[in-house]
Amino acid sequence: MIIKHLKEHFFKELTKEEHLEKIKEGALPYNRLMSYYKCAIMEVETKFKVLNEQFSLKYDENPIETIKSRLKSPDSIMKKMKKKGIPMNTDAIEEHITDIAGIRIICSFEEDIYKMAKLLLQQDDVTLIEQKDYIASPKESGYRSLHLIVEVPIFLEDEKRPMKVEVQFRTIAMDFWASLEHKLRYKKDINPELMEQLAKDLTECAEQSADLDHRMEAIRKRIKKKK
Ligand code: 0O2
Repeated sequence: MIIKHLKEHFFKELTKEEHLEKIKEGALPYNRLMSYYKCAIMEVETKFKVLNEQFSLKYDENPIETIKSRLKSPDSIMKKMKKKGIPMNTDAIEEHITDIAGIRIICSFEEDIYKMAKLLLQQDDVTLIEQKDYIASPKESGYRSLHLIVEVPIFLEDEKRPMKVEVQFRTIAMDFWASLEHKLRYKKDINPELMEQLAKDLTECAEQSADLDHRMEAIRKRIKKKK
């Protein structure tokens, strides 16, 4: 009798409307959280736009070439949760996945990357959670970039909420390499032997591109000295 009651309660056939209602109930907290991340992206983007504007006025320089931002797709979030064994709820997503809000700052020169990162971190509403310097220590693939996970407040109607944002700083050359390597890495029909050769070639390209970055930076320094 009890089992029959439980079955009726939990496994009863849902009507189409009930089903949709259940999906909406589950989607609401997720959509709300994603909207908070969108606000956090706007906050951090504005900080960089302000810095670039100030540099343009004060020094006639634009250290930032481009700002790109993205919200991690539900599919990528799910994959990462499965990989890390994180339970499927919004609190766990917020606690364990730190790159849902992602901003990429493309700078002209390596020197500008560290300058921009320092200026961001010295703002009193920005807290550094984690820093990975793949410029000082490139990844085995050749990948170079400075990654910061920062926490910034967003101001809602009745609440101030800290949100995590991942900021990736790259030069144009670093971004060029990473974008192409990312595209090539997802070609699935390549045999392992060829893949190994290609990985070596790609690492070599990364080194050449880093060399180019350093030469351009040296030229810039010579021009500055002449002023
Ligand atoms: P997407 O699509 O870019 O968002 P974690 O994120 O902390 O769980 P991990 O591996 O410690 O995992 O993070 P890491 O290496 O600090 O940064 C991961 C992100 O850096 C990647 O995001 C890429 O954007 C970039 N990245 C890292 N290594 C490489 C590389 O070898 N080549 C390229 N092209 N990009 C790289 P995701 O998560 O892959 O996804």
